[in-house]
Amino acid sequence: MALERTFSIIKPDATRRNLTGKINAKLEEAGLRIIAQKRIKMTKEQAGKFYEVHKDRPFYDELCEFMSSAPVVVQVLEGENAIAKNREVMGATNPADAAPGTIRAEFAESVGENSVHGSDAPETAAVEIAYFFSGIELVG
Ligand code: 3AN
Repeated sequence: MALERTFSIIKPDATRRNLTGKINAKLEEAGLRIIAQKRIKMTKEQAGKFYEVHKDRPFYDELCEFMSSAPVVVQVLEGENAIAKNREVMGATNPADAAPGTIRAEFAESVGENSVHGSDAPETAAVEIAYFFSGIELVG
């Protein structure tokens, strides 16, 4: 398996509780390398465009409100099988279903405020990385 890249967000519920370091320790321990990273505060419109695929879901407005409520850390992770590995370390969307030791099992507050985002496929990873980073910011 070749090196793969995925896109990750540390969400407002986690930045508010000062959990950035603890979350990234789990990602790094799993063998994922943070090759780009920045702390930003999205507008509701920027969050809305990022989550456009969910625009018809009942939680869309609440999700965009939440994602623009406080700073987030956006980052690109690189490693063998990075997309699946990141999602494994994240755990299930609903923290009640997340496996012990995963980020969401340990830190998530609810199905909506669930501490992290991770791309679900190579195509979405490429689009999501390009939404936040230019090529020159992917520094290895
Ligand atoms: P994942 O982030 O695990 O890939 P998705 O893509 O189904 O999950 O959902 C995207 C985001 O939408 C979740 N991370 C979560 O913040 C929010 N979300 C998903 N389901 C719900 C729900 N039932 N109620 C509120 N927010 C939700």
